[in-house]
Amino acid sequence: AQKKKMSLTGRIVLGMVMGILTGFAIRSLFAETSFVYEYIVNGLFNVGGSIFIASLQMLVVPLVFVSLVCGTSTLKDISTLGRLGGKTLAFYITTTAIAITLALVMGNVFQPGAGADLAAASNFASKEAPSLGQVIINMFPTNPINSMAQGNTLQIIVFAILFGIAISAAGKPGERIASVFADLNDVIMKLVALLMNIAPFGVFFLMARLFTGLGLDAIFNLFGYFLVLSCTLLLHGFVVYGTLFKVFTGLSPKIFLKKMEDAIMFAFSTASSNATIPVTMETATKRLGVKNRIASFTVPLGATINMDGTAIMQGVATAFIAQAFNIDLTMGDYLMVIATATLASVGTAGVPGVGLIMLAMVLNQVGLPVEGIAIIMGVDRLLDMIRTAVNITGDSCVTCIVAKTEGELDEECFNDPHAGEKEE
Ligand code: DAS
Repeated sequence: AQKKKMSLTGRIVLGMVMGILTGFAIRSLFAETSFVYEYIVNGLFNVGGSIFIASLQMLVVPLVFVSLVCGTSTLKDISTLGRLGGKTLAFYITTTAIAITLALVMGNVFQPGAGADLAAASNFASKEAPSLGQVIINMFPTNPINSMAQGNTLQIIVFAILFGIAISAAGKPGERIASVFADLNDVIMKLVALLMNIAPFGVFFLMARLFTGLGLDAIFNLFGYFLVLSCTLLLHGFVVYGTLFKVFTGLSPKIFLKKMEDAIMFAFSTASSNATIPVTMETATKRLGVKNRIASFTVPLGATINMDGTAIMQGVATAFIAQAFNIDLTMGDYLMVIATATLASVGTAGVPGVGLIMLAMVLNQVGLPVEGIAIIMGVDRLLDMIRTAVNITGDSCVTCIVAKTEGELDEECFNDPHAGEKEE
């Protein structure tokens, strides 16, 4: 019989492991001035990794627009959309508030910053946190083509929803357009599946490139911060999502997490929720059994406004920096941190390193020295990868909960271990 081809997940894991080992090997065997760094690390690995991420990002705008128009145009009435939107936002805001509260408790219980020796201050530029009014105004596009050109996901979501509603209310012309979008959606999802086949190579290049430059010594002198943050992320990812998933869907959290493994690995290696949207969508609709008209709304929205992992980093980092600078934060300060971090995460897209920019907003808001970011920047890349994986897991968990409570989750597909596996 034909030897069973290794599953895509297996090949991605292999790509990751080989990439990390290659990165360590090159780092220990070659000097940064050698030709290996010049042509292999900054050449092949850099180009390969960048092409992989670009291929994912290329799909985000067309996929978000087409799938959301497709999803909204099949909604029977506006009240469904209102209920769907309200439920989704409620779950997203609640899980983020749980996340940051958990992080502040862990940060204060384990005191990772007590007695930390400060690195040199830096002039990390911080921005003002957007006001709620500003965040809402920014959601409405003045020029949808410009929103797509800039990849402004929230504005694309708003335009797609309005366009989808108009299609469902436009009778015959609407039906013709709806069927065109349904076909377009199938084609784009097929493109996602095709691109996932280059993932093992893309992940290899990203990991190899990262680990040739990542000094693990940075982790050692920030071990306390790294440990508390990664433990809180894992706690939130497994315990909070596992519990919410079980309580609100009655389905097995173990199956959920197992089926999320491809999306989690994409999020970890790209450190970008946005770039992972195509894979999160494919996982939600093809493997978890969520109907497109739910996933097409909750997944892109979640990738932009729901960043629990990032909120956790802000909670632990704020506690760490306050301790490191011997500044006592009052309960009012902590509530301000929760409000600012939740608001900041709504207004920013899921791209690498956005967590640090939001952290600067939060520190500004509570009067903590923004220079404290310089201390934790060294380990932030690796932590960004872990928290991005938590971010998209939260998006998918809420997606399943909303789908289940709307009766739009195909449980047979969910319980089928081979659902959505790549046709060989
Ligand atoms: N990398 C961000 C994301 O894509 C998260 C972060 O920077 O904290 O979700």
